[in-house]
Amino acid sequence: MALVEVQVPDIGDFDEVTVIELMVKVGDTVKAEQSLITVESDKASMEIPSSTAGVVKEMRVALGDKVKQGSIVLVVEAVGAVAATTVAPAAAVAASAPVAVVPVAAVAAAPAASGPVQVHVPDIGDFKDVVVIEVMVKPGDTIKAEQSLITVESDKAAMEIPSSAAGVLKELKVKVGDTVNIGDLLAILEGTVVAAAPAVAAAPAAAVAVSSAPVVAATPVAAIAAVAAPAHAPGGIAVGLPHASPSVRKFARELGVPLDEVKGNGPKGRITQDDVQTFTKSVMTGAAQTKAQAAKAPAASGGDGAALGLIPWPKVDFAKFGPIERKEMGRIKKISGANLLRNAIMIPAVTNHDDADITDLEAFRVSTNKENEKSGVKVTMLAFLIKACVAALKKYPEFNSSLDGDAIVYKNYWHIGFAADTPNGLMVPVIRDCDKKGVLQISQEMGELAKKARDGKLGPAEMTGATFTISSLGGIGGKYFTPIINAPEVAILGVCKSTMEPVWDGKQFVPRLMLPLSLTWDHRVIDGAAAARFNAFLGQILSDFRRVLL
Ligand code: CAO
Repeated sequence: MALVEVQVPDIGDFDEVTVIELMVKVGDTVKAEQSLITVESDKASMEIPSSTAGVVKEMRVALGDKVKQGSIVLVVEAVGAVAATTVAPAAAVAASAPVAVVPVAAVAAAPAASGPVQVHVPDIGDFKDVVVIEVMVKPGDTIKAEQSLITVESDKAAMEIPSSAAGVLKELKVKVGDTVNIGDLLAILEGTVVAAAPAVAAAPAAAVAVSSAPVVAATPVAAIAAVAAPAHAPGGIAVGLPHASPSVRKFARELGVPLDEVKGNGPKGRITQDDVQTFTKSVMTGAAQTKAQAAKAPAASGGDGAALGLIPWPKVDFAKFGPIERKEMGRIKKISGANLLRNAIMIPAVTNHDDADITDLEAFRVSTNKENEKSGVKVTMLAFLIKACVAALKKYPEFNSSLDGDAIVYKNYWHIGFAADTPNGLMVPVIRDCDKKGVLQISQEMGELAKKARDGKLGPAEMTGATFTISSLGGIGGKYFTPIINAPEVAILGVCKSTMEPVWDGKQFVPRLMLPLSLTWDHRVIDGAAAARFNAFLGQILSDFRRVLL
């Protein structure tokens, strides 16, 4: 078996390029023409193929190395006929069909013209059926000569196709996903059009998108890859495209991964195959959403309901019926609206209504506040409710759980969220470890968090991690309502304004202060009987708070 040093072949007019990806490792069996490494200049990324088949014995380059034509990439123990020569540089393949040079005069001499001008796909070597992966212009755009019109991609290289002339784009003949070949009509320009003159005299054939440029005979893979970006195209393939090698792009395309949404963790933010895999995993596990998925998800207003198979939202010209004023929703309203809608639609929620006798508790609260007047901390009914709920949550742990696929996650901590009405919309600050805190401390923290919420100063940590939420409208009014569960929690308690009511004590009607409770629960996790027991237990605690100690 002969050892073959595989070299960097002719890579056009690039002096030095950086190795940005190693696609094989020692011990791998490689086929002839299989891509070995990806290199990148400031204009193009290109894969360097193997000149021979065999087993990789030694890597001679590392990530970040600079290489040029003739640099040894790796050593292969060759198999078959290719191994006949001890050194078979890939460059030799490239050299057998040199990259063509288009003389400046050939295009510079092209006359200015007016009227429609056709722009065709220039010579792109021996690549056939390259896919249009990006369209960078639209009809009506004023196009400069040599401005990139589209990006095409083969499995080895990505390249921008520039316009051969200047003018106004009248018609675009291709769209993303189309396959194109040399000579295909790309666009029609009109107005004053001037044929392009390449900025670089020795520009490779494909780099000069002048349809009249001479066509080069079959050019090897590496040579084509080297002309991936036109020498005169400012910015090269990086313009408007995610920073990734062609093979990573191909991989992403096969998986349907939108590369522009993937965060690159490679050198200079380049997207690697690992990044694509990590992104795919996070989407599949539901930890992330693609923009397309998010767009399909119902918006705060309900979107158009198409994702749910609903008929479109009624479009009404309200101004026809009277004067109107239109105001865009604020950010918080939009976010909470979208969350509420999802929770309302996705959770099979049921609400139980009940009343709790808080006559004694309210009397205790009022007297406590009188005693504590000087301390500045006002004990609120909501603070008592939080303590009572923690006791009920401990007795009925399914109310302090979350659904995770087919599993129920029971939480051994009791962080309680409370709905706060703010000028910007509804917010839910969270009081942590309510089981460990007294009513006074909870009242104090609630006051501080409610103020922060109203001032728009709540941090994300102060709004996350709740295991159960209370929404109190007690200070405002109402009798009962049906609160929406704050997913991934499984229950929420709505509280309305307490009123004095005649209550039968077995012998007579007596005036009692009754607090209306509305408990909404997720029927996937909680049964109706458990919900009724939870409310009944809560009522018992609130009517005699000493039970909290039991
Ligand atoms: N029944 C009767 N009166 C009540 C009561 C109840 N259940 N709860 C509170 N009150 C009274 C209090 O006694 C107090 O009266 P005084 O001023 O005479 O003492 C007054 O209402 C204000 O109460 P508070 O200052 O203690 O506030 P709170 O604890 O009721 O609420 C907070 C605090 C932040 C929850 C509240 O300001 C808030 O934002 N509530 C709205 C929540 C909301 O929007 N929920 C709906 C979500 S779904 O859209």
